[in-house]
Amino acid sequence: MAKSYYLNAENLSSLPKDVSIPSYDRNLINTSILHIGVSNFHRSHQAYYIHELIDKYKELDYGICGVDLLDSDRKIYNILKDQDGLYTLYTKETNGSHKAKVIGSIVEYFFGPENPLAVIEKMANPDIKIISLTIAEDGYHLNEITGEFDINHPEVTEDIKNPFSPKTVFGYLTQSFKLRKLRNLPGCTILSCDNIKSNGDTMKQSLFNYVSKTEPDLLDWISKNTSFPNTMVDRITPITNSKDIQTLKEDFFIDDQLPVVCESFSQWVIEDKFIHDKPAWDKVGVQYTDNIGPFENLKLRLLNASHSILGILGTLHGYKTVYEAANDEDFMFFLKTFLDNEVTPTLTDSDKESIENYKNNLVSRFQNPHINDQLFRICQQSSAKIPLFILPTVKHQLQNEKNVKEAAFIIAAWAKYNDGLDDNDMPYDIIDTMSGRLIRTAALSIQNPLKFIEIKSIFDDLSENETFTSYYLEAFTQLREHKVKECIQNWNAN
Ligand code: CS2
Repeated sequence: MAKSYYLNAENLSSLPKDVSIPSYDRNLINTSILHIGVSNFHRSHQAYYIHELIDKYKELDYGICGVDLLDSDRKIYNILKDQDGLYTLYTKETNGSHKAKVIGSIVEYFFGPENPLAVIEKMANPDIKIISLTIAEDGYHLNEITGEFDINHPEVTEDIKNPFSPKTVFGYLTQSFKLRKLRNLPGCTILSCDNIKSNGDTMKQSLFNYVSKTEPDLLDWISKNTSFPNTMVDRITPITNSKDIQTLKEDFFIDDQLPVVCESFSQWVIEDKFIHDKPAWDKVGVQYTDNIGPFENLKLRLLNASHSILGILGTLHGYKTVYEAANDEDFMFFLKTFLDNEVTPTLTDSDKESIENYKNNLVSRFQNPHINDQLFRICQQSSAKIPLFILPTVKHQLQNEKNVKEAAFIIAAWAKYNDGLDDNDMPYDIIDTMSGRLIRTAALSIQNPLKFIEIKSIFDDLSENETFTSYYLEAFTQLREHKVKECIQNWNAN
């Protein structure tokens, strides 16, 4: 194998010509964005858009200071430190062509567990105009159904006891806003980039709940000095595997320990509601809007819901990747029926053509053979995902006395999924903050199938709806007696 180059600032210019490297001097960049959660998704999405803006338009005022707050992210911290904040975005097209682009927009990095006070200070720095976040669905501690913030969550309780070494975003933000207020500094925009409905509003509600219980005197300052635009974020970004690291070395001579693999498609829609000037991100394809609703609904109810369906049904069958499940005709027929008959009627704020285009595009994105997107990734935290991706469709359909047959099958399959055993008797792990309860309830459901949908914090009062429960019970019985594939074929035929 030819020599590969360890990815860092010094070696950038030695990389082969087909690797795109930053054309700008990273030392000249001013940091105005602090991003919490330097996940693969942040690096394939927001950090990429900002890199493009600096690279193409030499807009030097949008540098990112990355921050991780979880001890489990220590690896990111160590590697980004060694690689001078650089990493490769490894984009893979359906036709097999692939591109390697070194992203340079993360110019600073702080690790919360190492030095929480430094993070609080940085957040309070007036140069920081935007604090953006990817803290995942369950990071908001807000119950979708009750709208209640979980003030008794162990990490939240810890933050209340130890306000100067916080663990949650809420603890950090509160301390930094106290400093801004005390020092008479301006506020900033809080930009949630998580895949949840009304992510800005949700963030606002969680933060206000936390602050009202911990520092009520700060509420007024926060209301006047911060804003919470809602955003819609989209780019399929699988977990990077060792083969990707190896291919980058072999094909592009880059030795990168933290590359991010993603599809070529990406979309970012943001509500135009910034405390400071609106960033010039529209120059690189970001859409600003006054009405995020239609974008969110298309994405969450079509794309994310489809992912969860392929994830749950596919795992039960023994598939490992979205690609495998999306090439199974029975699965895709089932999915299409659900999207056409149950989701489409709920998308009342989008026109027919955009919905059809979105659905068609979705199938080709899922069928990209080069994106090794693991069902294991998709199924993680389903207890936070199902209420966002699937249950709004069920609610809408039931309110309008419309079909929920496919949705009921999916929920029955999710109950079975929580047994942790696929149709070949191979066990898999259930990674979910509610895993204990899900597993226990799934076991009890064998005797009393309704038990599962009686988990109120997920399903609200769905178990009382007879239209839903009659399909659910039928699917539940079939799934207990037959393999998932046969049940899908049967469901498709009837
Ligand atoms: C996935 C998302 O985690 C999930 O359930 O559906 O991560 C999905 O890949 C992204 O939202 C795509 O933008």
